[in-house]
Amino acid sequence: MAITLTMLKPDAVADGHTGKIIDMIIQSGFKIQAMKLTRLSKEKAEEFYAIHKERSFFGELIAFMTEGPIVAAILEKDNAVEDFRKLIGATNPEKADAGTIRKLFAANIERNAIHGSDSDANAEIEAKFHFSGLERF
Ligand code: 3AN
Repeated sequence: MAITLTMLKPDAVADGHTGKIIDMIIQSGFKIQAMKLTRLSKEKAEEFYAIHKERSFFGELIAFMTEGPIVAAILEKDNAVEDFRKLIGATNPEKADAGTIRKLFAANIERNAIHGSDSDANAEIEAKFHFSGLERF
């Protein structure tokens, strides 16, 4: 079965949206294979977002992603990556479809509430970044 890796970002957790977002994910047919409340160190955030290292927003992105706890989870479903990106909506919440998680809970393109993997290969890499085999069910 396919998987995707999500992070409920510091804005969503601090604003008390964790329960509502997890409920939307479950109601959309995703099975939770692993889940934890955790906080990224600067080093771990820089590793996770290494692909964006040269982008102008990198410093702000790292500051944001380390400002408070996140909820990381591995989600299982047929076509998980694509279906989850539909559920979360466009990176920029202004462009996200009505009813998507980012439309409902994100403030702007940077503080955009939630992460979803962009490919099956990255989902596996990101799942192993956050979880050991013993934490996956
Ligand atoms: P997505 O999360 O939709 O896959 P990415 O991977 O392009 O989007 O971007 C990763 C994160 O970097 C986004 N979730 C957002 O927090 C931040 N980000 C992306 N593009 C911008 C931008 N133009 N300005 C500020 N932050 C951005």
